[in-house]
Amino acid sequence: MKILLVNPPLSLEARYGSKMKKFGAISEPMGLAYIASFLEKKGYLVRILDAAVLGMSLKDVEQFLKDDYFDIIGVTMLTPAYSAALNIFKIIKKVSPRTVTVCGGPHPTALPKETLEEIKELDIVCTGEGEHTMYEIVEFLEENKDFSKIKGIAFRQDDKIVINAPRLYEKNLDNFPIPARHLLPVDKYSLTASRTSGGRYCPTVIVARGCPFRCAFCYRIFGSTFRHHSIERIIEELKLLINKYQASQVNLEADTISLNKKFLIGLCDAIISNRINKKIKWTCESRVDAMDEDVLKKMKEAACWQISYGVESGVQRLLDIILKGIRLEQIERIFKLTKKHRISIRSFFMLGLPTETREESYQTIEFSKKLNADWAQFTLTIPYPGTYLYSLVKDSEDLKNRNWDEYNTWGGWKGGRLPYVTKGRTEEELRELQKIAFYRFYMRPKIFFRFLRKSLSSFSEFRKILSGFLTLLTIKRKGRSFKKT
Ligand code: B12
Ligand code: SF4
Repeated sequence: MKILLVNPPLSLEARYGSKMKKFGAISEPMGLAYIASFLEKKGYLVRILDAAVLGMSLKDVEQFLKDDYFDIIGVTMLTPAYSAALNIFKIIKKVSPRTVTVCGGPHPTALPKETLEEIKELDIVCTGEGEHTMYEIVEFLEENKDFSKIKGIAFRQDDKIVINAPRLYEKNLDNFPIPARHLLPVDKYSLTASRTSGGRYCPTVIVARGCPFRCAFCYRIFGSTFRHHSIERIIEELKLLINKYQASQVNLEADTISLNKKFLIGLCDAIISNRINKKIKWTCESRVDAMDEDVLKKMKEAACWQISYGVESGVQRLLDIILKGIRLEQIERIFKLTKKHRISIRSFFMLGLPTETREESYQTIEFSKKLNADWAQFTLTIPYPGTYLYSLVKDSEDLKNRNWDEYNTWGGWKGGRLPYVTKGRTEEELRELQKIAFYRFYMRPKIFFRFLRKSLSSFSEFRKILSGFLTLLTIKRKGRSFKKT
């Protein structure tokens, strides 16, 4: 049984627009790497084609498929990669009609029926966690059984679409082997400039899955229970990255790494006792209400150099509407503490939240400046399928279209139509606002000199930062847009 897993070709330009593409992240498709290593453990031969990072055109992918036959091809799909994935399925069935096609990832998980209805060349949708499900699909195909017994799939039966019972999440993440990076072109990946220091490969290590919070804009594909890998297993993966890939920085990925403080402190202790903190420095993401001074101190000691916090808004009313569950005072306090321990901060903000007024958008921008994080990222609000926000707006006129390719949070830089515009605002205004937010945050003397100081040690860093400032300078100062009201 020959198996191929594909990350569809979506270029950095399509994701971030021509001006921002050089700052965009192109990281490993960890879902595919996890599924591949699980299948390898079961004795199957698997290949991964990351058409995105290889910059392949559809013609290239077609040629690749003509050169080799696969019995089953699985494609991963985030919402804005909809057309890119759809085109892959069309090519597969054109080149090799007998190949069984499977699609997984957040978009088909949220909309399994619609995805199968719309993509005629797709045979099976995998919903949720894919390791066990893909293995069972492969096994069932080999033994020619029917699919009705596989949990976590949707498939075609005659003219109907059948949705099977969901699959429960794996309780022990260590049952999934270390992701198959050996099947990926690892030297081609790069995280955003804000996340890495130096241009070297910065692998992502998934330490946990699942999140119990309920932010309205977020799609929790791994459910609400926080499940983490064992500390031993994470240490083993870090050692592998140091020894085999000469990694000197990693991103420890979990929706909220500090949710289980005992686990995080234990992980930091193990990093320190194994002297990994002398060889590798790391970044992570967390929430301000899941952080405290003891943890920050320990993280610093274990070589954490940056934390990304989702702030979302500088307006308490809006934080409450999106069910963020945090208070502005908490944000300010934890930002101060994080800085006290000399950990750099990346802060995420959303613009155009439901009912947000122009005045409130500017309050958010001002709040970002007041917090004075090292980096700030401002994205436009998009109701992704499967989120609470989507269920609220899907039948309202605020949702402008279901053209999934436009479901991208960088509309201001990228252009195109915005799928969601809250009442009283316009597409043009929101697009302009995204650029203004970046401009106002970064174009301040203290930020400029801070970056200059940091980048003096490395010419490539200096070039990257200079190019960032030059990009911001190209924003036209359209009079009206730069006024607050
Ligand atoms: C790291 C990350 C990124 C990285 C890398 C993305 C990548 N290469 O996968 C970057 C920063 C580039 C990124 C960008 C974006 N991201 Co992002 N990202 C994440 C994050 C935090 C982790 C992804 C990850 O590695 N997960 C771990 C792996 C193991 O899980 P997985 O990839 O989902 O795969 C599992 C299952 O989905 C399934 N599966 C997946 N593919 C397949 C295929 C087959 C055949 C099968 C059987 C199963 C299967 O099985 C896998 C193993 O269990 C998630 C949040 C999260 N917790 O997942 C958001 C998330 C995936 N991102 C999201 C979004 C919205 C985006 C953007 C659209 C934002 C934007 N800029 O507009 C872009 C889109 C980029 C693109 N390529 O199109 C949403 C997705 C919503 C949606 N409906 O698509 C998520 C879920 C965040 C959220 N909580 O809402 N992202
Ligand atoms: S945004 Fe973060 S904290 Fe909120 S539900 Fe999503 S993963 Fe959890």
